[in-house]
Amino acid sequence: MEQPTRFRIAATSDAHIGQDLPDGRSRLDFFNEIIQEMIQQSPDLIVFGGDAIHTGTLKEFRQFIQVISQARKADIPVVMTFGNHDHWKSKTATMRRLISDANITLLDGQAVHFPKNGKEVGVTGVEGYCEVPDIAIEETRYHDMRARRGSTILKDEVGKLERGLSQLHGDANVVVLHYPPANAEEELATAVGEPDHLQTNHMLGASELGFAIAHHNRHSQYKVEVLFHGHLDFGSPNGQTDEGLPVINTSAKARQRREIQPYEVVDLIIPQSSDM
Ligand SMILES: [Mn+2]
Repeated sequence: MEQPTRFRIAATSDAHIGQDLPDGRSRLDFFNEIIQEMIQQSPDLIVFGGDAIHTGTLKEFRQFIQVISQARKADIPVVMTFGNHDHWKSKTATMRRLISDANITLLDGQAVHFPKNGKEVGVTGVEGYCEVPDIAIEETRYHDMRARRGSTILKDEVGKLERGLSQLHGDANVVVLHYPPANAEEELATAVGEPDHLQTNHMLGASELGFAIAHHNRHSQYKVEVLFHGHLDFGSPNGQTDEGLPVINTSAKARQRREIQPYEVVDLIIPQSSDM
């Protein structure tokens, strides 16, 4: 009997390069350790779920690219999303070029498929957004510099996610987001422990993102098996949606605070389909 295919994903996010750790070490050094450990896990894919950097400078972003490029040098494909901090100095146009030059895929509403042993794993993702589009920019200045009264960012991100979901055709499929797929702790187990800072301002995430994935899973044969998100500073590492979809909080910041491994390794097991 033929063996099933094991496709290993190593996922992290929230490197926040440019900020120091609580103990004073640099997050650049910490991220370097994380990437080297992830490479040692021999993953088939590395996922980075946004907030590469902290203050938004290109200097920080070049450092991020230099560190994560070690995975590309080890021939491991890398996909990533932006996070809100990556927008802080409005340099994402240049960052997109740096990402592309490093042979890394920026997930922005497209689906990409990775072959292994005659099978394929589909990945789609977007940064996402939170439910604050109508509050004044002063209230969000520590959060996301794109926020404007009447912003359509959330609607646009949900639209891109729906498009990416519709393009999935893998034997196993996953989604990567920066923002969590819900806007309240009671709707999302991975948000348990997140303090009021994000929750009371509705800056946690957006349930529309979760609804899009749930809708896809009810109607498509190419169901999403795992959802990765970042963004949380304190949240817990694992949860699931009401529909039972596993949700993983990849935030190295939150994981480091809980003194657990600052990345997650997920093995997708794909059976030989002919005998199913
Ligand atoms: Mn964030």
